[in-house]
Amino acid sequence: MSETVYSICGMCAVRCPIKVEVDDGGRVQWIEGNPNDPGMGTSLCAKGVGGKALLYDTERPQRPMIRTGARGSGEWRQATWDEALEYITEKLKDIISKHGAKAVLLSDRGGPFADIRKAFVKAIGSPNYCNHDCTCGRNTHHASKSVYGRGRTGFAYDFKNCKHIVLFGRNITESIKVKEVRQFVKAVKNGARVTYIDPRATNTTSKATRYWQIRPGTDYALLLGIANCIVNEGLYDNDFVNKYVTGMAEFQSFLTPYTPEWAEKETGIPADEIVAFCREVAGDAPSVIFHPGWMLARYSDSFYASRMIHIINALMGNIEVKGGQIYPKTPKDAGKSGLKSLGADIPGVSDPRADGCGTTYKQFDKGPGLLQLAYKAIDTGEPYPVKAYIVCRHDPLLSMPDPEEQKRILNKLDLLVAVDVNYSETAWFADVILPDCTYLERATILRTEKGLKPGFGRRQKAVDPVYDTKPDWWIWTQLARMLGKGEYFPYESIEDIWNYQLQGTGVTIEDFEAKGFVRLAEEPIWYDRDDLKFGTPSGKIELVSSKWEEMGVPSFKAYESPASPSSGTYRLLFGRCGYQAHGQSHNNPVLAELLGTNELWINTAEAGKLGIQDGDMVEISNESVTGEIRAKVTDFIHPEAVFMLHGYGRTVPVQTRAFGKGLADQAFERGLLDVWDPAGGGISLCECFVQVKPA
Ligand SMILES: Nc1nc2c(c(=O)[nH]1)N[C@H]1C(S)=C(S)[C@@H](COP(=O)(O)OP(=O)(O)OC[C@H]3O[C@@H](n4cnc5c(=O)[nH]c(N)nc54)[C@H](O)[C@@H]3O)O[C@H]1N2
Ligand SMILES: Nc1nc2c(c(=O)[nH]1)N[C@H]1C(S)=C(S)[C@@H](COP(=O)(O)OP(=O)(O)OC[C@H]3O[C@@H](n4cnc5c(=O)[nH]c(N)nc54)[C@H](O)[C@@H]3O)O[C@H]1N2
Ligand code: SF4
Ligand SMILES: [Mo]
Repeated sequence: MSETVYSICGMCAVRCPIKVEVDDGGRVQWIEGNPNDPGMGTSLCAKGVGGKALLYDTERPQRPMIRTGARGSGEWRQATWDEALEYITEKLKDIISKHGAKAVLLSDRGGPFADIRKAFVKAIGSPNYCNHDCTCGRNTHHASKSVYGRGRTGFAYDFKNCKHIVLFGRNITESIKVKEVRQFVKAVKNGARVTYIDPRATNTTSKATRYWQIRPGTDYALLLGIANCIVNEGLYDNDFVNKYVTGMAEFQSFLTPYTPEWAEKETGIPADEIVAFCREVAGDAPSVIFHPGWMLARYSDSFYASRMIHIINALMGNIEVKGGQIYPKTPKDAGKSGLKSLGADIPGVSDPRADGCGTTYKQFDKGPGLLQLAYKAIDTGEPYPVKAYIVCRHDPLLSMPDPEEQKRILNKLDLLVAVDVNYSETAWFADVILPDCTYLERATILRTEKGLKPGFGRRQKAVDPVYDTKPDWWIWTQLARMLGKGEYFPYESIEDIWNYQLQGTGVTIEDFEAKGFVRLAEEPIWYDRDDLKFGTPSGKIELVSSKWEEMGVPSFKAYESPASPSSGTYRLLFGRCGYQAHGQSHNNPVLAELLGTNELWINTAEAGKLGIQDGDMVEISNESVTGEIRAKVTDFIHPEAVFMLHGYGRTVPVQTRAFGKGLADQAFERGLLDVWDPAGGGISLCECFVQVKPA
């Protein structure tokens, strides 16, 4: 008999609700969006459709593997689960006895399912849990905290009812969150204006009413020009600002030199267009959204650029209003208890973090820390030695810059373990690979779903594991027990875990059966807009951030113009397409066929100067790293930049569909492990220049 399973997609970190149809033989037949969730409907993106191909892929790890040759040599022996876990336990015990538990680092993708891995790290007594966010949204996150006292997930965006959506390199139609795209498309159909700002014209440009091909790295200048015009022309929401915002006088005086005419010189965007935009957007307020994106694409001043976006949103008075920024409500807002954290009953760890977050860098969140600074500790042994590193659902050799330098550092470890569903770049370099079940073969811990109607969501196992793989909750439980910390992982089944999480919520496992999720409120919950609270020390929206100022980080930074590359040299930009999730699906049997390789976008006039024609092979280089790639010659990219899709140029030979196809952007990002925004913590991945010439 066929079966319907409501679950949660795992083909990217967005984790959309899905419905899986399983046939009589226990095979997945069909996956679509979970129609019980009206925001989702049956929609699924191309990557989500590729889930079935991942499940039955023969080129993924099928059993545990222990390295026999040098790191990265690709020489392995197959192992049983007992053997592999025993091997890891022995090494960990030895490391812990010599250096203490703080010598163990774990990094993962973060997100709602990370709670169990945080609990594992806490249980063994280490403070060193990190996630990927130093390469993604850290600058935006810290910018948001500095202004509102709440992080980057502290706001949701009501695109559907928005009148004007302003996107700084937020390629919303290709870098996909399914529910968000659906809302965005509805807004466009309803006549919403879209202003899209990117040195490269993407698919999102085709939905925009205004496109500005900005000079790369100058968003901060544009935002200063916009803020200057809004403040000087009095285009902001006076009542809202008087009630909730502090520091307006300092802000206004800081803005004085940054006129739209000044911004034009930096950005290439005409001053009269900036002024017209400001007047138009003020007319649409408060139903306007300036989306803070992901670091405006990762520059050394992205914290300040992002701060300016958060400030402009506040000036628009667009908080907790239809068509603007909305507070995602929690179970507590619905008068209910939230899920119990799996670490709740585990004693806290008093050692400081190896990356200095929360101590040396008081302004940076301790939670996920900053992985590039944990690398520093591995490299130098300061503030103390870090000797074991477990990566789970994270591929640093692909997602952190400069794999060559990373390998030098990782070689100082006594143990490197990868828990993955693929032979990732990092797994191939590890000492042990523990193959996780794919998301279709395993259940995960429950998650909280914040929103106007908060609730809980559940990923269920749809089919039995195809190979000898184990669900990650089982892996952490076993390892904790073998390390003598079994009292904190007393679970025999995923149901035991769910029951622990659900304590005190009034919700039972059975409540998830009907729809796959549980909503805790019948009607949308809105806060009283006359009584908004902010998490800053003053309880207000702080244009002058007391927390950052205390750490000697100024709230307003004078603009510095980015270096213009010399002739034949270009800033290397990167991004995603709708068919791939970072680098994790490039060997997927179906998705690899959709887009097998990447190419280098280069501006038509620049290509002309170098004698490069569309389709020619070109050589690009940075220091010792060189490679050849096909050129895409186009007017749709700024003359100072070249662009390639991320995730290509793979080095793992057993991934035959992806191996050696195209080039890897991260390989050209030489030296960038040490280049990060000191105010926001994010790595400046876009501060990378390459030389281009005909091959
Ligand atoms: N140069 C450059 N660097 C970048 C980027 C870029 O575009 N260019 N993008 C940046 C951004 S925005 C981000 S978010 C990061 C992302 O960086 P990562 O978080 O490292 O990337 P992901 O592709 O999400 O997945 C990491 C790993 O998870 C594995 N995985 C997938 N599903 C599962 C599962 O169910 N279980 C387990 N155990 N593993 C699984 C995948 O096989 C993959 O190896 O990279 C950042 N770094
Ligand atoms: N299909 C798909 N969807 C995804 C993901 C995926 O891997 N695949 N990943 C998810 C994740 S983790 C993330 S973080 C998001 C990322 O979502 P986005 O940040 O929207 O996506 P990117 O593709 O990284 O797009 C970055 C854009 O920034 C532009 N850019 C570069 N420099 C500048 C600049 O100086 N100024 C401006 N204004 N723009 C600039 C680039 O040209 C590029 O088009 O997507 C999410 N959705
Ligand atoms: S955006 Fe696509 S791949 Fe990512 S979770 Fe949603 S359906 Fe799956
Ligand atoms: Mo990201």
